[in-house]
Amino acid sequence: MHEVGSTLASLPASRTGGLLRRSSVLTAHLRFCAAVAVTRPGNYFSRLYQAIAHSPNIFAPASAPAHDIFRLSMFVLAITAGIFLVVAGLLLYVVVRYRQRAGDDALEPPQVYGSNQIELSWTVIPVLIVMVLFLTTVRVILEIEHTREPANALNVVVIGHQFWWEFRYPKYGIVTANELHVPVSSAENPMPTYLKLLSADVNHSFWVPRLAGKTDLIANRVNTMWIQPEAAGLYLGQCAEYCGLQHAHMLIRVYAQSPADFAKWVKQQQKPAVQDPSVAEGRAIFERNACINCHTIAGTVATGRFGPDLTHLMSRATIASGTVPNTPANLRNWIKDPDHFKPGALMPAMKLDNHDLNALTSYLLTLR
Ligand code: HEC
Ligand SMILES: [Cu+2]
Repeated sequence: MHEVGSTLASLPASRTGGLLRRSSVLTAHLRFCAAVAVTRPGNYFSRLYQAIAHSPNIFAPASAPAHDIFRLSMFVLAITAGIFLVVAGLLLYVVVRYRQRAGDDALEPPQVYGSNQIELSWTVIPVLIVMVLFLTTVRVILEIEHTREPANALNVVVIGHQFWWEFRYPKYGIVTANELHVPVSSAENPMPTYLKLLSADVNHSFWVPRLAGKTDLIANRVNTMWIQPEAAGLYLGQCAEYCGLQHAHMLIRVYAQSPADFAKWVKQQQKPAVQDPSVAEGRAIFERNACINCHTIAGTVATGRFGPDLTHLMSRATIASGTVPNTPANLRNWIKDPDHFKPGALMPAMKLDNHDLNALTSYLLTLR
């Protein structure tokens, strides 16, 4: 911790602001956990469980394809654990049983060549194991891929960009970014979401471990996958294919909502952008800068598609693909210098003066 701290201290402040803040938050959190662990161990474990269940975790499936993958993983883990125990057990037995003892001569023991029984068994048994693993894996892959899309499935087009996610809901005419909203699915009312995966530039990979496996987004190719979350909540994911400098900050947030809440969200997203006369100056600044070439705000001259749609920017909890919370201060700092949070992000610093920056931020803050 101290070493990391001193290395960071020697870097320029603008580069380390976020890191230092995050590492001190981490230290504070660790201290807090340690205190809780000592005083109330039961509490500690329930918190630990909460933290694990809310992390991108392949061991806490909450959606049909993720359950299939989890069962397969446990099966593979059980077989490989069995192999490990047999091999390590035999090795340990041999090492102990045939160790060098006092009085042994230093000669090599007689060597045994060509035992058909032994050679056959260590060929046939592994081949059988590999066959079983292969066939069960293929079965699970086909089962997940060939599930028929029900008529009431929700369709979302996911487009990977360096370094953010575009989500389009063609049926509802909604476009949003980085935070995917889907309905919860139940046995009485199954409502899976089918994702059509595209890429605007390089390859990316959509991975929300609690909901499904990984599927790549490849330029000039259409891939598909589906998710079916069983419980309302936030599911975290991550681009899983190295796509450039800020690949690690290309996070995914999936909000699974009750059908009623989801319908409410759809209604809200379908509204045109708020036109608040009190921030007309900020809007004018937005419209006379290059912002409009890269961003869309429905109902204005801004129709760019290189960056996230900002029509309902303030309905999102985070900006820059889950990198920082969507607060007024972060928003202002982002526009001032995107590299402050995401060095190498493809939005340029627009070199606005403080007055314009404030007016622009006030305008963006009205885009609920
Ligand atoms: C050259 C294209 C380009 C220009 C010009 C541009 N942006 Fe961006 N903007 C982007 C890209 C790309 C992102 C996504 C960055 C990322 O997350 O990696 C982005 C992200 C954003 C975000 C965060 C959105 C979110 O939901 O994460 C805001 C807010 C934003 N831009 C506002 C502006 C404003 C205001 C201007 C004008 C002063 C502007 N942008 C100019 C390309 C651009
Ligand atoms: Cu990516």
